[in-house]
Amino acid sequence: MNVSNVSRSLSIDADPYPYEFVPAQSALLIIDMQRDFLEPGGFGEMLGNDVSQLRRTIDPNRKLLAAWRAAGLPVLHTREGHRPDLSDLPPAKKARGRSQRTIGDPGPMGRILIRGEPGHDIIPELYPLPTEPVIDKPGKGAFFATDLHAILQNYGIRNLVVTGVTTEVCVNTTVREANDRGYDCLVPADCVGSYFPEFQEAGLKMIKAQGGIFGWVSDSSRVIAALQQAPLTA
Ligand code: C5J
Repeated sequence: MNVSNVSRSLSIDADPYPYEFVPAQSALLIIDMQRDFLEPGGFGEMLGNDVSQLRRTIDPNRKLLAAWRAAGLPVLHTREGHRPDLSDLPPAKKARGRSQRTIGDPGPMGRILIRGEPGHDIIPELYPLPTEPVIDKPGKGAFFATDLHAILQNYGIRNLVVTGVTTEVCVNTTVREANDRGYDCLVPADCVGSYFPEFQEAGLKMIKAQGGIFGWVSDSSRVIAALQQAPLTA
């Protein structure tokens, strides 16, 4: 995208009203598209979840990521996980769920949610380029105990398009954190997923309710169309 394009304000049809953004001040933030959450045979499926509910987001994310990269705008990825020595894992998080195997234990794709293990890594379809920051986060929100806010400030970012999994957990927590830090967030509904259809619906409603209390909801085709808007060359 050339310089005159990136400094113009663009509009995307969204709920509860059109989302205005300046491409030069916008980043794509892809949350936790990790093998353990999305792949058959991973930790998510081991817990009894239907990974197809998340896998339907892969193709829309792939197309959005390609358009975003083609526009020359920043992309950041996150991964939920912990240090191998578990020093950043709160005991309460380790114990939660009372399942036989929890974070740090051997899982189907290496130690569960441990950095460096195969299951912790991002799925190949959306693999980060070497130039794209990967934020390793110990919590649900991407701003907690990470340098995400500092990186976004250094890039001059004010608008975030937030995608990934899961809608009601890490995506919602991150959008709420971003909102409190002054970012305007747009969530493309087809690029976020939940294991639970009812939480997908509620998670999106909570973002856009009350005049967009946390942000806006749209879909990837509208974001891509805005990025490719013809008048950008005027
Ligand atoms: C969860 C996430 N669901 N990425 N993590 O534990 O939403």
